[in-house]
Amino acid sequence: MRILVLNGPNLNLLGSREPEIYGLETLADIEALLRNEAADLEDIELAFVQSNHEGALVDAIQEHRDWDGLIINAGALTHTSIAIPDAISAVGIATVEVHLSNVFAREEFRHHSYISPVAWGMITGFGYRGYLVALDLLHDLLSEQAELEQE
Ligand code: CA2
Repeated sequence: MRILVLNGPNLNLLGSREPEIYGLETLADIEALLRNEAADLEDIELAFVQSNHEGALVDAIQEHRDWDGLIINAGALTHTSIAIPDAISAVGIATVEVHLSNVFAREEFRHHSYISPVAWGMITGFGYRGYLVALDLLHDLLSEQAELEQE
């Protein structure tokens, strides 16, 4: 099972600024935690991409068109991008949307996500743990789907 973990603008700054909102962990810490979790789940290959550029995120989604799952935190592009959800729909990849902070407890403009309608679901407000839950969920749901397809 191959899963792409995609992070958008400014998430490369994690751990260095605003820890009260985004936590103390760096993106490298989150990658290491996910790789640990993936090793426990055994049959998972992970790829990590972070970009501050919308087009690079679209490219990454297209380049992983044959992969099984996508965990995405599109950062502020969550609230503005149409190209990212279009790419997700176009390649038809199983997607879980993650946000470190609780976007619904913040400014009104963060309450709307263009990604949610094309995702299986959203995890918001649980810091880095949201990525780990997203990986567990995708692993369970994709395994279940594969079993059903075999019947
Ligand atoms: O809570 C999240 O994960 C967000 O996707 C983070 C975005 C924000 O625009 C979304 O509304 C919610 C911002 C990412 C900025 O990341 C930083 C990390 C460290 C220091 C400053 C910004």
